[in-house]
Amino acid sequence: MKREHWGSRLGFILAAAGSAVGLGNIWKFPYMAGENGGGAFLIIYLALVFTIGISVMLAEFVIGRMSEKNAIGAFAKLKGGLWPVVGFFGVAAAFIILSFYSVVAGWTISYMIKSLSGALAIEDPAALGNIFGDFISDPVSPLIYHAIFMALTVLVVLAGVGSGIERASKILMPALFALLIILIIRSVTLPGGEEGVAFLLAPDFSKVTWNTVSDALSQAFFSLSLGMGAMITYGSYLSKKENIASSAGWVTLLDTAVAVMAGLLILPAVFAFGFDPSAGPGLTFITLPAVFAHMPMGSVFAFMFFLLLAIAALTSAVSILEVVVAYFVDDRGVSRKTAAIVIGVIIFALGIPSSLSLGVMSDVTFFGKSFFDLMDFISSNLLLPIGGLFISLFVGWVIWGKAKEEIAAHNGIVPAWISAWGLIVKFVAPVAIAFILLKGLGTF
Ligand code: LEU
Repeated sequence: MKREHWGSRLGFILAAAGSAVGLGNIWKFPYMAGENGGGAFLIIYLALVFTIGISVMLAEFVIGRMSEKNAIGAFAKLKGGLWPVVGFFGVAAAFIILSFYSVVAGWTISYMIKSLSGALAIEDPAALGNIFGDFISDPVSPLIYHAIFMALTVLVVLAGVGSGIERASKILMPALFALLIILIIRSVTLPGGEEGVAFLLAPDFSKVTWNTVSDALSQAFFSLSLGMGAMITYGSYLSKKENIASSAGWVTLLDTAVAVMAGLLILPAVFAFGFDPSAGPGLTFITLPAVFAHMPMGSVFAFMFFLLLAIAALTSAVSILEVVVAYFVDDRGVSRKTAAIVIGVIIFALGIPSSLSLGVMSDVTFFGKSFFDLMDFISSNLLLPIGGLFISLFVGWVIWGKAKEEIAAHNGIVPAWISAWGLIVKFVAPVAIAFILLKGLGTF
């Protein structure tokens, strides 16, 4: 059977950018910048994204389009041997990430409803902290939203690549950009907001340690959806006419722009009302509602913000579910419908202990971590870097000659920058990633 292709170049770029732009950009990036010296973190992050990040993304597109296969099947087709294990790690990472990603995405849906009902129109962050704490530790309510979010994700994937994923991305991504722009204008025009802009743009290198660098690299992988097979899978639906290098450039640029824009949305508002930019993961769910409560029509802006987060999360979740579904459809002969529903239900079930570990199961720890943190650690700190490391090595050393042809497939011209890319995938990325991996394991 001929593989389905994206309907248009724009459709593909929006879908891939939809995968990349997610909770990682809007929820995680601003608080990480807030904790790590603002502009200094931004500079390091940008440097890593535009060297290693963009190169690994291109490597994934090459593997996907060359093989026209899912993440595991791609390695089997291009080389075989033990290489499909790399794809297997990706599928495993996708599976695990979606289980807890969907829990957090569920919170955003609940917060949309809470904003509309006025339940968040409280100016005191301590009171909002209690609301957040009570909500996420509740044994039932977050699971209902987790189920709703997984159901939405399954519905999109079930409808297929063109009529599900591409169509949803073409509607949701422009909506996301519109919401983002409205909210940024509101935020930077607040009196006192300039301080937040300065914080994000003026670097304070005194806060930078090796940890900052390793956090920035992990964040780059997570944010660009690398190392989990998502870009291999999306790349496998690309036609040979597409210029994959420019696509990788666009997706990286859009993802980075949204992270910076989210910083510009959140930090000026936080500064304008005198809150702490280093509030950590609670910045979005605790500090931000307090900020909105200070504004005229705050509930409307709060609703728009959580809608923005939910949309960003949905297009990302869809890409992670597609990684797993594509494998079962391509290689196991399962129908798309059955695969999407059954895998969706299993991932939902795996998310239950993650959610409960923030409440009733908080005493149950594994190696000192809650179940939620354990899942996050195994996937983000181990599986993604391992995936990225071997994807780079595979393209740089195993299929390098063919990879160059794949880059030139649309016009027959091997671009001049190819040797710089070769240097990165052969040496720079593997060494840098190995460094982070060892650090993550606590070796040094
Ligand atoms: N790139 C996504 C994000 O930034 C996450 C990924 C796991 C799909 O939220």
